[in-house]
Amino acid sequence: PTTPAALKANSQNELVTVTRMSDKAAKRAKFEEAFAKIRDELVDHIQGEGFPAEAVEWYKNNLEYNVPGGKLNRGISVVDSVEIFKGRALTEQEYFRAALLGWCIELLQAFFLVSDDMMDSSITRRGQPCWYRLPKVGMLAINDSFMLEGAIYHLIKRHFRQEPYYADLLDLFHETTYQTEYGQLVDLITAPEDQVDLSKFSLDRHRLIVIYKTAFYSFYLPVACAMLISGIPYPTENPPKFSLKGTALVPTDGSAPSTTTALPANADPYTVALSILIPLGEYFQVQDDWLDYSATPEVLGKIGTDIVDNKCSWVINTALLLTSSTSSGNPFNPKLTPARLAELRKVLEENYGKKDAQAVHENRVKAVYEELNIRGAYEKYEETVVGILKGRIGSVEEKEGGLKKVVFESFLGKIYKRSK
Ligand code: GPP
Ligand code: MG
Ligand code: MG
Ligand code: MG
Repeated sequence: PTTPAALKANSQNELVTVTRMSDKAAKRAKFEEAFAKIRDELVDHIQGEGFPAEAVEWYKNNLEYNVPGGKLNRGISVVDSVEIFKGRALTEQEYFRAALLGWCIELLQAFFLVSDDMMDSSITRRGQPCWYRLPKVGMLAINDSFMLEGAIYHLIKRHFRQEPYYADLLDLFHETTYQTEYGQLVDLITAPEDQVDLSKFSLDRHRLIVIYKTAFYSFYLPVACAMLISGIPYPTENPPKFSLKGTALVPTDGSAPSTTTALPANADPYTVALSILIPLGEYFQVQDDWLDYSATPEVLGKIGTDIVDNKCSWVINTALLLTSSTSSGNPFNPKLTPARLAELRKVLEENYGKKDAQAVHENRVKAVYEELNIRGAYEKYEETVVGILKGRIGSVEEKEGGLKKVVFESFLGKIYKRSK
């Protein structure tokens, strides 16, 4: 059920549509309406350039098949965050500009997913065949993914060219894309086909991969976009930097998690945002890895490929930790003897990263995960990391015209205990 948009006067006494909708479905529907406009703008442009109907139709299908079908968390977060920063409902024009940047992030995501599915040999995405799997598409999907990326800069130019922060906005998208590509590189070279070597894996390597391949574009980018268009000045002289060193919330060496919630002292708001959103994104990708193994394709909309693809996922790394010869047993299934743990380790070594028609190897790995009770380890990880994140969010200093805790809380609320 959609709530009818209410009309309200803002400080300049113009009538504005109240977009602060509590109803999730209505919020999504409004955001999707903006997509229809943006899609038409892109399609009209290529048509206006005089391209043949066949090309126009192809591009339209590319956009419709690959951009709007996901959870839209990243895109909608831009709108939500701008509303929070401004502390009031948005005018139609403000709404559209925030939504346009939200859709730019969804376009970036579509660019990544179309190409990631080719690199990961995936089968389905969002409940439909991966784009490259359509017989008429195939390798053309490479160019289609480039066009999804190109659309971002075309749209930003048309809508933000006049703004003083135009260069910062471009830089943000470029930098974030580059970071994601670094992460994808390490994801891929840590998982070579036909050359399984589990000694390459570690939770530290995993952390590096997921922060770069997921956290920057999925969590920092939406909030940084919202901050820019809400007038929170970008620290151009001293741009925010994230360093992996010493930033792990849950140490990967087995030591107890630190209870410190300290944020960087005297940091600019973009650095504070990074220090919360990067660990939040790390947690999100741990969930993605967990769901790759544990969720059904019907719920997830995609078939998990991490085990056969030899991926350095959180699940295999946790299994390796629990079965390592130096581990002092498995607290998540204390019945397992050291001898049994050694056997399970061997099963992992012999079956991980191997593809066969009946999924025999994959099922053996899954049976080890079951026996180890990785679910128990995952639940403990989730409670630990969420507790620390809440503490860190709690210590954000709210300032007039600056950051607000609820931006981070709403992100956390959207992903906590997610099942898809
Ligand atoms: C998620 O990895 C990361 C991405 C989709 C970024 C890809 C980056 C590129 C530069 C192409 P994943 O493979 O675990 O995602 P999924 O499980 O959705 O396939
Ligand atoms: Mg993938
Ligand atoms: Mg991948
Ligand atoms: Mg995955």
